[in-house]
Amino acid sequence: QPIGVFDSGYGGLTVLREIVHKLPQYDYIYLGDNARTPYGTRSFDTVYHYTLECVRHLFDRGCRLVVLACNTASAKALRNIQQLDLPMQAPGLDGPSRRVLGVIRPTTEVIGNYSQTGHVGILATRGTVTSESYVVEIDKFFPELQVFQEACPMWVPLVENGEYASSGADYFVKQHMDRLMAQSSSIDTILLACTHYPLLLNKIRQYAPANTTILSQGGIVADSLADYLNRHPEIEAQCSQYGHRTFLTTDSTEDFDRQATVFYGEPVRSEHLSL
Ligand code: DGN
Repeated sequence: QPIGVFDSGYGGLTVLREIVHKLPQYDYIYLGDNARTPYGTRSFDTVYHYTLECVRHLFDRGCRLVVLACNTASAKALRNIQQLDLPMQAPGLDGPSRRVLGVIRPTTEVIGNYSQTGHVGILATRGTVTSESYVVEIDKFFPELQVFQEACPMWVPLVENGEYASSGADYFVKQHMDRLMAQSSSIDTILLACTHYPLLLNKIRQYAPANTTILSQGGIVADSLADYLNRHPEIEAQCSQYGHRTFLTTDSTEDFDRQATVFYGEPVRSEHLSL
């Protein structure tokens, strides 16, 4: 069975790109819910229901393992799906035979290893910031860390409109970097806690103090998935290994294929999915 990778739109392709780079042998189905994106501004309930519907679709296609490659969905839907819905997916089996993983846990498990000052910054959508998921999760692994968050609502539209390298983007990148650093000048590690932000990395670096460590999630999530598959040979054995890639979008395939080149780094041909 393929490994499912879900995002509200194109952004999770930056995560899939790193996963495929690290683990090219497996089959993957990517599902982008472009028709209902952005999730970042929607309520907990709405994000939960949208995400659940997409995860169920990936299960119906045979996936045993689904990665929520979206911070907003991981923040607002993952816990409910793991606790309420997954047990019902596997009646009569010992333990759930289907798993859903997110992007928050893998990054919060390691973020403290990068910081000398103990002050870390989180850049994310408003939905992720207000969920406080990063603050709560980091506290479990690194209670001594001080976490400073900044919501950057303009950054996703900038990236999706192809403005990530333009001079117009500088204004909004600088604005949010200044606001983050105004919370603590001791921040030495910044996590890009949104799938789109790696495309703004050069500009973010430009407006971050020198020697700041800036972490993108894709590589961290890929390492964590590899580790997960090593620790769960019963799941790994169910993941097919033909190197197939399938891309599904709930909106226009033309738009998806055009944007995918930017986020995934190579051309793709997507299929339309009606939910
Ligand atoms: N993929 C979302 C995230 O990582 O937060 C960003 C896109 C969105 O839904 N706003």
